Amino acid sequence: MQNKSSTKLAALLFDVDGTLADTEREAHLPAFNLAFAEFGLDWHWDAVLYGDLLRVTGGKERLRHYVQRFHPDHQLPDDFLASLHQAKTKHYNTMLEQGKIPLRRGVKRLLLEAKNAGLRLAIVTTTSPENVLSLLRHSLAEDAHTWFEVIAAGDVVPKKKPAPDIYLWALKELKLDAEQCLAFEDSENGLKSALGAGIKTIITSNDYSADHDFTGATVVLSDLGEPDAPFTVIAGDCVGESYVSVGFCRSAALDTIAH
Ligand code: XBP
Ligand code: MG
Repeated sequence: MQNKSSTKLAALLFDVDGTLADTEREAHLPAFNLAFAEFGLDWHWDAVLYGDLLRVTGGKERLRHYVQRFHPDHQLPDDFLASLHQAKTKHYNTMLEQGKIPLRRGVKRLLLEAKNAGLRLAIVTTTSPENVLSLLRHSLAEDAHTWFEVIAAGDVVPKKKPAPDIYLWALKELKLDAEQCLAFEDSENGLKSALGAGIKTIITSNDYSADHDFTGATVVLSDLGEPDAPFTVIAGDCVGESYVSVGFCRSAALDTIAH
């Protein structure tokens, strides 16, 4: 890779679920099922159904969609669904507190490298601020919330991903243009949201998003990789690089690395 220095890239913007950690399979899904049992509901979501339901972003929105689709005769008031979602959030946070959810490969290394290189960091996610802070604290570092200048999360915008609103909100808070940023996402909805805001995006896919349409992504990788554990390139040209470093990010922002 040509090592062009650039002042252009100012910030890295990270999605959370599926990007920082495999929270969907390891924590959100079991937390939903624990909440169903707690509320005496005979619902059970398996991994295949959940993969399908993930097309709807946001836990509350996903629950409402599930009821409309699979239990159309159930008249469940909004406050019931809100309580059910609160219970799910409680179970989710208990799992995080137990330190059960590891970050994906390369995440901690890249965050530290970017921070030390003076790049600004932000979180851009559909889940709640509470869930984000808990993951950062228990899976990254006690003070990890201070690493991120902006945490764009949850209901701060009315329209969740794939709408670009949450990324546009983050750009406004950072006072940056889209061209100065690079996003990291794992899903088609996340990619659409970032691209809709005009932000170049690196995808690290996972089991749930392997069949998603990632048209428009700068590159699609198996993970961020480590110096001794290279990523697999799924789509795009990484010009011989084997892990995502700050130099890689600068090249991606300059289109030296491109699809
Ligand atoms: C993540 C989500 C979230 C989680 C559940 O999408 O869709 O809804 O599944 O979180 P993304 P909550 O990674 O694109 O941000 O239950 O807290 O909503
Ligand atoms: Mg995601």
